Amino acid sequence: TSAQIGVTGLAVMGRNLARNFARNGYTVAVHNRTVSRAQALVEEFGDEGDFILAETAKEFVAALERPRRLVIMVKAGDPTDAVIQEFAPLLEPGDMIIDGGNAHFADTRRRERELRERGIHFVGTGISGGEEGALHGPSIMPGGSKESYESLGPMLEKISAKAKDGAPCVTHVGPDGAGHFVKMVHNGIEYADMQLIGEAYQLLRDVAGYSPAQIADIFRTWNTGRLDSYLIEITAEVLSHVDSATGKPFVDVVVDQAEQKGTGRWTVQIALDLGVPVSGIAEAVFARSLSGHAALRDASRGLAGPKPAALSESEAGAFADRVEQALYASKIVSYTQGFHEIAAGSEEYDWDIDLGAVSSIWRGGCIIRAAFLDRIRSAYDARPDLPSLLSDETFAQEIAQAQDDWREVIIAATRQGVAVPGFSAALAYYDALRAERLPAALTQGQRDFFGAHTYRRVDREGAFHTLWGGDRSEVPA
Ligand code: NBP
Repeated sequence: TSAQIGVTGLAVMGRNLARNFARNGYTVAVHNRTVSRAQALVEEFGDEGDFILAETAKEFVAALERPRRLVIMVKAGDPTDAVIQEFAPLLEPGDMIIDGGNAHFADTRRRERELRERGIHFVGTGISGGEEGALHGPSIMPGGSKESYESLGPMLEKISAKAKDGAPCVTHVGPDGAGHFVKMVHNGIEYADMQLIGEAYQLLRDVAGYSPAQIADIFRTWNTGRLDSYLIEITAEVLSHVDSATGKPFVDVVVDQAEQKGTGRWTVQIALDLGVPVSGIAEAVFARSLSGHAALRDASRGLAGPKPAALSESEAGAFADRVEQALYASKIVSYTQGFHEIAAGSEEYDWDIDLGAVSSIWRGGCIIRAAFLDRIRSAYDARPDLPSLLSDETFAQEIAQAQDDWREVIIAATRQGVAVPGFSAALAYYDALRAERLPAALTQGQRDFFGAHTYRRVDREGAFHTLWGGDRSEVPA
């Protein structure tokens, strides 16, 4: 017998993905650099389905039916190139290499180009949902050729998460690096979501005076409404957890320095290159790096802050409701920025990405899965050329209703000296976008003054320069 699919790289993700394929009735060839990992998989889970254990690259390739479908789940970066170099010479035109690791989309574009010359389809695929998702159904974001999706799509649809309406959380995102690009932005949005939730928590704690257990209850309530999402749900779990060693809230015994693996940073780096303002995501990345500067924070603890003024119990309840509004409004802005980046990437690289389809496949399986994504999909369904999520009528109305509370929350945070970079950046983006006039006009004047960079006028076509060092008359540029 031959395998319909093979997985090489059997750490947590690859192992669970291989099991997911097998549980769905596919025969799966399994391979790992260190053979014992492959053996362990077959020993432990061999009864879940049909596995073919391959000890060498040659055995692995020989075990696959043609055209071959070979999934790589190794550490992103050099290991991925090493594995490609090992397998590509053994493959034939028409075969597919599916890279499910967290590759940078630029690497994926390069690999796709190189392999295409040899007739091999390289399918850079974003996979979200962590270990559990890989086993029970992740959200899957494949790039690569249309042809490869025709062969691969039905299998991916089978193993993927399903949204509440039963739709599989996978779509052909677009050519070459489109899938990994969208996965990158997914992670950027995930950073922003987590930062906003963190700020809401800090406000409920420091301004409203609630305990972690009380805040967990507030998040549980929020999770029954429009904020219904995986991240809100697990936030309540984490906040209600008590450390068994000390009896303290778990959140109080964890070192408050957030780590990161890089996809959030990439999202911001690429946004800078594309000229897309993703200020909320950037603040989330910066907030993590700020938290990690222990020495800097130690040196700054004595800096002056405002006098704390605790809220009364009844004020606290009303404040919590306002925080929900602020969180929701800021979340709309994060997604607006993230989808803008996807649209810009799609334009730059000719990917023709369907934004509605992207929101649709994020409804299940992935870390940012949320009821909210249904709303985003409806917005793009109603108007596929929507210039921005904020121009959707429903979102605009919701923000209109939330904005007073949103502003009040940021004022309260500022008065109490609680940092809310995510909430503030989101509001600043909103206010800047809707502004009749921006100080950018002054910026242009300054640039023309010191560098003769020229400016355009509101009342006439063309570029102009003012003779700042002379009689200050205006000349056409
Ligand atoms: P790791 O990222 O920890 O990678 C371990 C695997 O890479 C092992 O199978 C290891 O083989 C193999 N490997 C390495 Br390291 N260097 C190799 C080389 N030069 N040649 C061949 N194999 C090599 O595993 P993971 O956490 O399961 O993640 C796999 C991929 O999925 C990564 O790209 C990750 O970014 C991505 N991802 C992870 C998650 C998550 O939640 N963890 C979610 C979504 C995506 P060995 O056993 O012989 O050392």
